[in-house]
Amino acid sequence: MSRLIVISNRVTAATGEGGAQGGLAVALTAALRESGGIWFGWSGEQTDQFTGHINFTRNDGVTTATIDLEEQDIDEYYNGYANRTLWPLFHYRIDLAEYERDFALGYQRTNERFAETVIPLIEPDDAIWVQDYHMFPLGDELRKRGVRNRIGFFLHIPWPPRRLLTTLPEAQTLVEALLGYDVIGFHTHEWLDSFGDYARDELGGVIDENNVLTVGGRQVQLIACPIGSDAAEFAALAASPRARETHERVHNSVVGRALIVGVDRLDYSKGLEERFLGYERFLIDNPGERKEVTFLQIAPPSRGGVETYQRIRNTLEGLAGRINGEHAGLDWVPIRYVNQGYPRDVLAGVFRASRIGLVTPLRDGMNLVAKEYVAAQNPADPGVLILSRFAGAAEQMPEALLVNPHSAEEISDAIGRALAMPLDERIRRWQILMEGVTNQDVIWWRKKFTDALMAVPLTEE
Ligand code: ADQ
Repeated sequence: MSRLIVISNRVTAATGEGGAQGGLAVALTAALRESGGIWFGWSGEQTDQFTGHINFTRNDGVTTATIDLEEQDIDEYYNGYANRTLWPLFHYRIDLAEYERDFALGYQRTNERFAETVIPLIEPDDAIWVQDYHMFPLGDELRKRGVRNRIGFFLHIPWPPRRLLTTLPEAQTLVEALLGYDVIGFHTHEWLDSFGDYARDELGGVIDENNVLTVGGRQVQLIACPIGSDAAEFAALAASPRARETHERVHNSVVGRALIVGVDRLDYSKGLEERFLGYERFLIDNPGERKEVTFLQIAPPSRGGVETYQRIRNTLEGLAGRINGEHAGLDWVPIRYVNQGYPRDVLAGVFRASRIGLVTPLRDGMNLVAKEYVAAQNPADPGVLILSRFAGAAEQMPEALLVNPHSAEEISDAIGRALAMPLDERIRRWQILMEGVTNQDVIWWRKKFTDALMAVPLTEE
């Protein structure tokens, strides 16, 4: 097996502490351990002057190699182009996307720095796997510097429709740079098709029946490769002592009411405002059920350096306060809104204690919370997943109650339907969902992608 080099903006290699990291870190760490590979990326730290100095650490059989970035790079590449331009645009929010030439230049410069710094670590037989939208140009920068290894790229967020993407001044440059990769992976056929539309209509590319894109002399394998959760591990966590204790605490705190849970990073793509309004609609439409439910939303702040994220935090605090003010009684509060992250075993216990998992992003590449919610359920008495039809996960999970997250009525109706759902129907839907998340878990995803990458013939000298 070739050695694997994973390159991503942040390096989150699992430390072997069990359950502290998400499935992605666990899966990539396992692959790196098997292949004796390296995980390279930004340390998250700032330095006065970029030197390209690499900090190596070795943990549990995996080597991580990280570099510090200058303040200007962090502002323009990370807070700027990645989080204020690409993230909103790729989640269909051109109203929030900021198109600043300095951001684009900083993004390009930082990718060149990543390329120059990582090159000495690459050996001739290594396979390189670049992760996500922070690094679109990296493969091309490596090619320009003579790297002939197999290089794959995986996009963790949606690919926007062609007409939205054309609003980005650098769209064509970015897509042309992506042609430096051998394999490009997307979570769903929908995102793959949107990419294909752009490559065909704007670059004159041709895509054959095996999803091989040809543009000029360059060929790229496109694949739909949906990421999974660490389902078996998450199910085991849900039965762990800390999960049980959490389950009991949460269960006792709702005193016989049905618990509805939402768990998300605090981000406008997650549809939290719309979710709160959908839940309020349910309270208004179903006065008899009002005090029979409690909604727990867990949403730790993210990307605090970007103003839009400070705004959404204020908006949600205001909305939760208003809904609670209008609807609460002496012994009942409709929404518990918690701005904090929790360890995975605690989350697993909360999921298992919840009658409904409410996962309603306006747009999401995949959404792993939906899969984790399913994995954590009690097989004898599973809860119901309500899932946005605009999450990538919806393509694999039609047995969830699929809703349009923009519609308060649809969210309200789905909550009513889930609460009334008989046990046999809950079990039937859950079994199919559980089989899916178990069979197509994060290890399956990693293998599917790396198999596709290893199947690409090496470039001739
Ligand atoms: P995210 O947008 O971060 O990921 P998601 O897929 O839901 O979204 O993953 C979030 C992870 O963080 C989950 O493992 C979840 O358990 C964890 N998490 C969320 N809130 C938490 C909390 N309060 N405490 C502790 N953990 C919490 C991006 C894309 C997604 C895509 C993933 C992986 O936006 O669409 O599914 O990458 O490709």
